[in-house]
Amino acid sequence: MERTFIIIKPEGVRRGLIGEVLSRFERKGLRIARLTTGHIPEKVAREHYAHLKDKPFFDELVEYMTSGMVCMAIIEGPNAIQHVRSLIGATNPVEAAPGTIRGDFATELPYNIVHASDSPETAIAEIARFFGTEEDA
Ligand code: IDP
Ligand code: MG
Repeated sequence: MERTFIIIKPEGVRRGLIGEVLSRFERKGLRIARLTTGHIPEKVAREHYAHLKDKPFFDELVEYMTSGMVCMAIIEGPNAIQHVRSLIGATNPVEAAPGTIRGDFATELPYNIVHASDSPETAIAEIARFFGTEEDA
């Protein structure tokens, strides 16, 4: 059993896609272990994307992620990290295959509907950042 962390980004929430996105994870056979909505403080967004801080799009990305309500969840199941990354599709909506969340609902960066942890280490760190330590979760 593995846990991963996802964020339905502000335009996903604005467009009413919370149910659509979560149902794709559930249909796959994964479980929603924790679920919440809220606004990401700018400081937390900067920390969450710290590995991209030297990219030219960093400020735009932080502004976007803090521009409205998001939905955050812990998704649980066998190989959850890789399954969720496959279900969301490639980072750039132009490259994301139809059938994936980004391939079906997004058109251009940085607007790609959903974030998901990309490794066991980032999953643990992101769950702790947004939900507290795993023991509390
Ligand atoms: P990921 O979300 O698929 O893990 P990352 O490379 O970690 O992709 O990038 C984080 C987020 O930054 C992306 O989901 C997207 O919203 C944004 N982003 C990535 N590359 C670009 C770009 O070239 N221009 C604008 N935004 C970008
Ligand atoms: Mg990433």
